[in-house]
Amino acid sequence: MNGAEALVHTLRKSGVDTVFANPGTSEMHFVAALDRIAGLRCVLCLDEAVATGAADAYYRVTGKPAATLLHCGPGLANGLSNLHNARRAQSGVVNIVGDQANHHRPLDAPLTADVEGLAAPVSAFIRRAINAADVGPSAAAAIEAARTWPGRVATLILPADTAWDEGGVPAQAAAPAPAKPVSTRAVETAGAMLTNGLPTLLLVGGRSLEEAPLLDAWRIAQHSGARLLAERSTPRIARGFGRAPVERVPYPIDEGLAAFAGVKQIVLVNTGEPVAFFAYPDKPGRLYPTACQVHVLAGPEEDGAAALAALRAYLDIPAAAAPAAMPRPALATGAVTPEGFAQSLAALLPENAIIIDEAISFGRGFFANTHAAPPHDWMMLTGGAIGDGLPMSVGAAIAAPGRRVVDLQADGSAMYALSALWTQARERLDVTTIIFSNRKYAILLGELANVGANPGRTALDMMDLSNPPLDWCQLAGGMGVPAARAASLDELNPLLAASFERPGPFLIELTI
Ligand SMILES: Cc1ncc(C[n+]2csc(CCOP(=O)(O)OP(=O)(O)O)c2C)c(N)n1
Repeated sequence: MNGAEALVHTLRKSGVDTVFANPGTSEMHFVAALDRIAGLRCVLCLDEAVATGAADAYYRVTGKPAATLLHCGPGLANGLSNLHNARRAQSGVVNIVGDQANHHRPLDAPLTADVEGLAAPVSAFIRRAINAADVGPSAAAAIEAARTWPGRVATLILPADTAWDEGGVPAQAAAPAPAKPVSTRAVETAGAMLTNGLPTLLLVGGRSLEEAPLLDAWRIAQHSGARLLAERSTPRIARGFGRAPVERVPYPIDEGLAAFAGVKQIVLVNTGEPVAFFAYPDKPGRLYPTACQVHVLAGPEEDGAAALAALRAYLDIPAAAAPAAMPRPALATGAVTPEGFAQSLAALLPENAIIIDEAISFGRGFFANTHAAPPHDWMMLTGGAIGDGLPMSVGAAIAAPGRRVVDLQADGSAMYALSALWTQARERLDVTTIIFSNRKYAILLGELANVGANPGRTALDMMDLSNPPLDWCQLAGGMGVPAARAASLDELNPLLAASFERPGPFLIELTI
């Protein structure tokens, strides 16, 4: 058995059965091993940012890591922005990065690079296999690191000779340890804050955005009169009928500050303190008032779900209360507006859909009008590094066959990792991509004013995508994804409905 075969056996024995790959010469023995050992689904991605974004979404949906296969330092570098997003989402990812053979490295051949240096900012774990016998145990250690609650990015570097040499030994990753419990004292302090009569805000994020903990948070808020908010960028939040109707911390700085105005106490569950996305001249960095008391009920790595259940029990709140049923809306018609779009989406959304939200400026208000829809999950861009939506659609669809993935996608952000459409077509993934085509970087026009910069011709040109105009139907068609254009909600509705009915990918260019 060579090192590459030991790696494949180790992945399989440890429950890692999906690889998002963009291979090169140093990974040839790994891909060859896949032919000899069954049980691993290997998905070709035409850019490493697609592979890493897909692996992030795969973890968010399944709670188990996928592997990426990346070629040397430059291949890893191409995938870094979406590994940054994965790190922010606390997703478990096992990067397998091929590298020059040990004896070839000193010759400084062209692809020789500082792989550890490139991996460091996004990786909680980095290991370079020493020889073929070391590949299995090192891979098991990487998988254990990736599965550390709530999830981490781990990078395993495999010099080519460690893959082709004989002497491979498969290993098996240990079962993941459960989340750290919070102290009774943390629960009692939160309980005291929620009953002392002061204006209090319960801010929930991370794994506590799943159905059960979010319902507990909602029950606690209903009972105590506290306000409930979800963090600004949700890795995955349970929404729709029967789930807690929750709004998020708004992105625009003034709306963000307004959300916390008058709040005297904040209880944090699986999220950090609320801060502005960027600094702005003469605006505070923290969104909450200076005198506000902040209590961490559960830190990002602690068991927020158990903490919320314990807090609900401590406050003697029954677990039965559920949000009132809302009527499903009718289709919206007429001109395209964010509210109208969201209403039509809620009217048509299939049960158990997965929404990927990289809608940027057009999507800020989608939550209000999409709650009255069948149960669904909503996954957002967590690290602000745009270009994650299309890759995430691939990972989510591979992770959840039978569930419709709906990618709400701003056009500028879509251009970063366009080739994900090709993988959607090749794998026949059930993904509906809706491109919000405004042919500009609209958000940056607002930011220009917010930071107090004076727009001149050049600055405005840097935010304009209309020359030449992007033609999304041609772009999608060129990669095997059927597509159509809509310029009104009346044109959108039948396209959306048809796409939800038919298997495979479909793209709608929606002129906004
Ligand atoms: C990796 C990365 N590069 C650049 C940026 C800066 N940036 C933020 S938003 C944006 C443009 C977004 O445009 P689009 O996706 O079309 O959305 P719109 O603003 O039109 O809603 C850019 C370039 C970023 N956040 N991340």
